[in-house]
Amino acid sequence: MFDSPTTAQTEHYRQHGFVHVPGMLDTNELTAWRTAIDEAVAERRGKPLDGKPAGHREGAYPNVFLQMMLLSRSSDAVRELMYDARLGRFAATLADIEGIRIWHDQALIKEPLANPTSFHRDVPYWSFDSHEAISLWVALDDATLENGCLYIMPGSQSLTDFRVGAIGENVGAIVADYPALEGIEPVPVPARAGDAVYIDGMVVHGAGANMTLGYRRAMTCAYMPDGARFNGKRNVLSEDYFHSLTPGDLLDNDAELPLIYRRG
Ligand SMILES: O=C(O)CCC(=O)C(=O)O
Ligand SMILES: [Fe+2]
Repeated sequence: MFDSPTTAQTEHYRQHGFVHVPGMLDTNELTAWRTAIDEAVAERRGKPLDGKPAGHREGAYPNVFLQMMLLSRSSDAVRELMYDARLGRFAATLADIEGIRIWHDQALIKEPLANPTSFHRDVPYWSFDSHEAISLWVALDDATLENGCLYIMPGSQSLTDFRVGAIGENVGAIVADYPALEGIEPVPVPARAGDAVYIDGMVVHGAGANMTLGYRRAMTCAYMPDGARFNGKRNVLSEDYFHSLTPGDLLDNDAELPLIYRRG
């Protein structure tokens, strides 16, 4: 695993709101991630992945992906992977922030024939407003134009505000809300298994449909910059913590929002 991004990667991230890091995991690390995440997913589901295509659930969104939230809380092995300070340092360097807390981790598994992921931003769902949030997205299978690789609108990280928009069925609905996005050509980001893509929490991104009979597994970890303040939204906060907070409060609960890296 790389400890630090190159200067070119950092510049790409800051300008375009994302960067593709080929080979973030070596072969052994990729095997360890797949094993830990597959086991955690199987435990959560009560059964392993069985090759059944998406499309049998009511409504469009449940057929976009299996969304396995906070596996780091149910699996020791996943927790060990997610709490790696090297990942914190990598993200902190790209986003130019002092400290990194985990907001949430989630496996996003596009089943065979899964729907596309509509364009959206991540931060507006979360309990803090920030232009410094960053997410790690790791391909556990090759993510291709055929099976649902990411698509990102470069430079869009500064073109929208923090209002929540639904991730509905219509892939491009967000452009109707924010005409400034019109004319930005989405960039596909095919990735080999073991590659990472870092995504600015405010950049507009989505993913293609899975038009194949294989899985497109990805593991993600969303990071909050240390020092961010509560905005009144609950999202992943526990009920007790949520009720203890007043908008404007520092989000500094180490148990729920572990600080995995601080500079210096
Ligand atoms: O993998 C996908 O389909 C979407 C990924 C995404 O939106 C995210 O990681 O924030
Ligand atoms: Fe997202």
